[in-house]
Amino acid sequence: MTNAAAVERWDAIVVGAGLSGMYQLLKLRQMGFKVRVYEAGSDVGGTWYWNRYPGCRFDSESWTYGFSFSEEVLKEWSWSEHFSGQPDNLRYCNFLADKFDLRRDITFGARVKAAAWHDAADEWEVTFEDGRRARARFLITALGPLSAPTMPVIPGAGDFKGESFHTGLWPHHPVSFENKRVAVIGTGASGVQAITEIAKTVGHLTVFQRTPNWCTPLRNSRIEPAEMAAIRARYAEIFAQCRDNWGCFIHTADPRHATDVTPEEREAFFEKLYAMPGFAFWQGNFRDALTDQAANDAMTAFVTKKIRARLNDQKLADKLIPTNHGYGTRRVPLESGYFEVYNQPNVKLVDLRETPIERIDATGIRTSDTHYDFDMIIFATGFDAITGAFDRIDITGRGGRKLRDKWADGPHTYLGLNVEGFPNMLTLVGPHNAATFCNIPRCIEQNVDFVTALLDHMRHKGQTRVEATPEAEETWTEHVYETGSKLLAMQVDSWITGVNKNVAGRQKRTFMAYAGGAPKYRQKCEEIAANGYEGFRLQ
Ligand code: NA7
Repeated sequence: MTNAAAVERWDAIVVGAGLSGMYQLLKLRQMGFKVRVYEAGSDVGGTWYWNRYPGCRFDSESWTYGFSFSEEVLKEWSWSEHFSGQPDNLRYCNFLADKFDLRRDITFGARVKAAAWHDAADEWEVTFEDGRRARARFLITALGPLSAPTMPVIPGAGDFKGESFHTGLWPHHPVSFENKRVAVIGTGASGVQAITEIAKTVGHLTVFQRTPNWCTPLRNSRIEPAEMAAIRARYAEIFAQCRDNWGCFIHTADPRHATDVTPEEREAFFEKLYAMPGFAFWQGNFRDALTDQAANDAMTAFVTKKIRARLNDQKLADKLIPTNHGYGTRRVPLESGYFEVYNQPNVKLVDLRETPIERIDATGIRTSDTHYDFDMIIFATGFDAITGAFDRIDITGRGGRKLRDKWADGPHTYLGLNVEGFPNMLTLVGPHNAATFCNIPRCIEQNVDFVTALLDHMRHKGQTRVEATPEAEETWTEHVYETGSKLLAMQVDSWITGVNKNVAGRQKRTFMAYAGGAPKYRQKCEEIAANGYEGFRLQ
């Protein structure tokens, strides 16, 4: 973008150069489309570009996470850990960008401010923060589900004079914690990873916890070359297993109900899962563990016991053990020595349910009972999830309708891929799409392949406009809520239920994901495509 006056013109604009944007670019380029990716950051990687905080790593097994579409990539790339860390994950994104020469079709440092549909031309016009513009027939959002970081609504949040970082906007330079008094606010998946790593070198660490989360061990380990060769030989089998799995993970739910076995057998099964790496305990548990209260109570009681055994101080354990939700009903942070951090003499937990933060000032944090001085404050306060990144763009559809208004009470979509009133806007890993609960690259591949085939179909038919019918959108949205209603997670405040106390209009529970599972979602998409893209109006 060199000429401020010129409007760049493309067949398709992709917003975001994370994994979904990169793969979409490759597919459309292969189809002969003139496609441009616009990315706010200075390079590729999305989540792995922005989240550089210490301890950031996969919770999915690395060898289930990487893209499966290219035999060459599978052959050439080696993972060095079963749960790879952010630096390697970003190297992987760069490897893909280099291998497929993606950067020549990406404009970096381009943050989209607005996107408006022009009905007469069947085109989207995108406006960037610096005032430049671009136009294309198709607007494909590859924004990522967790890419709009939120700061806490605390008086004086901008007054602190020391170092201060949000985990999701971590600086590119090294950050030292040695001999420093460091505060971390937030104990979600990011906070748990960061706290554990920072505690290894920090002078003194104070964790401000509002809601404790259920955490179970990650059990990461290195992958030696011989093991990587064995993994490589099994890739087809691994991806087939992921494909059949509800969340495209390697861990498949046990076919038994929790009550099908004796208490002793149940305990032994829990022990076995707890000793396994990754999401085994969460995703590989009894089939009713996340839908039946009694089954969930049993797994919750087991994890409670495990946490207690790891803490020296049982009063501290009372604070770190969640009491307002069962295990697995919010996103489970996986940990590598998290609870042991609180046994360190230089780590303090402040329970904000007892002593809330009153304000942040130039030197630290004031709670209802004392003032803490800090050299550094880290905000691990999460994201305006799933729809937040859309809300930060002023998106105007047909007849001047704003996407923000349409989604004010929660998302309405068709397949989580298109919105009635917003023709030719395709929302990769969007709300009400199976991708939210998914080992995400597995679902990215499905989403991108679907969108690519749709655009190819339209090109062959000479069609220039695709839009969900109101009926198809309503039926899908009802289906999303109906499948979601079976989950205990629907009864809990979390980013999955769209609650974020730091964002106006996000206080009421909705539902952001699709709980029918990736296989069912894929089947549905395939049926729709086979029926000539049923539910979409193609013109
Ligand atoms: P999360 O999971 O949304 O966690 C954010 C944390 O920050 C959570 O513990 C919040 O407590 C806490 N928070 C937010 N605002 C405040 C204020 N004002 N005061 C105190 N504490 C606050 O985000 P993450 O980045 O950890 O993880 C996001 C996802 O990334 C994760 O699930 C993975 O899928 C990857 P609360 O629970 O709201 O009481």
